[in-house]
Amino acid sequence: MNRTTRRLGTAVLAGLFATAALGTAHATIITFVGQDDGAPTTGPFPNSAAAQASFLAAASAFGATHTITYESLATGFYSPIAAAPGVSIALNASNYGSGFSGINNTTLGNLYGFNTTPGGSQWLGFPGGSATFTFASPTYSFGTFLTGLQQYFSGTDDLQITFNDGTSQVLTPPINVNGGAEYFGFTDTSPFTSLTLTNLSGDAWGIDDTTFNGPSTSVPEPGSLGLLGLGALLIGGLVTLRRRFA
Ligand SMILES: [Ca+2]
Ligand SMILES: [Ca+2]
Repeated sequence: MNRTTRRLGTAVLAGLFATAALGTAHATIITFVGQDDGAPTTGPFPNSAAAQASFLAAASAFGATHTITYESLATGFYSPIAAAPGVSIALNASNYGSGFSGINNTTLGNLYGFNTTPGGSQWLGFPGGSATFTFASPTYSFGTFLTGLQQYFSGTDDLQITFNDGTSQVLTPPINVNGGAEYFGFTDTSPFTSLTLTNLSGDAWGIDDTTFNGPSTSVPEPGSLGLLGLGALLIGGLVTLRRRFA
């Protein structure tokens, strides 16, 4: 065994031990929060942006990240929302109309939901109720802009994020007093495939620029297509042989 192979073998063994250790250890959740209380809908959102940048750097350590901007989705109130390839959002909420509920492209101001995507206009809102994100591929992270949040309505429990990464988890982001924008994200050493944001207060607010880990598409990779093609050729050849010798 040469030096390179030995090193590789050691690395693989270390990886296996790390995996075994993760299987028995408790999940480690790290949160990232930035609040721009009362910021106008046009920004800037310096604290939120800084939290987003820190979150993205941490989340990318777990694999590729993808961000839902809500820009290309049909506007209006409907469920489920096919938010991105492999990501579905089920809304369990009432429809209060444009500017409040579903995929919106307008805003009533910084006490309500609004867009945070640079150059964009669309965002997701649901005063009251919940939104459940389902990921076809497990994610180790979740981060999103939250807009128009007001502690005014019911104290500090306006918003809950719940999910199961092997054990049930509940996160309660801090809430702005005067609306504006905030960024809340977290990474988790144990992945999860579903997460629910619950609006406990009836406050009108929005979600935008939502990031997760995982493949953004379910299209087969070129390598798989090549193997499929080879399989078809072999089957075709066998059929020909059978005919020839039948
Ligand atoms: Ca509000
Ligand atoms: Ca947007």
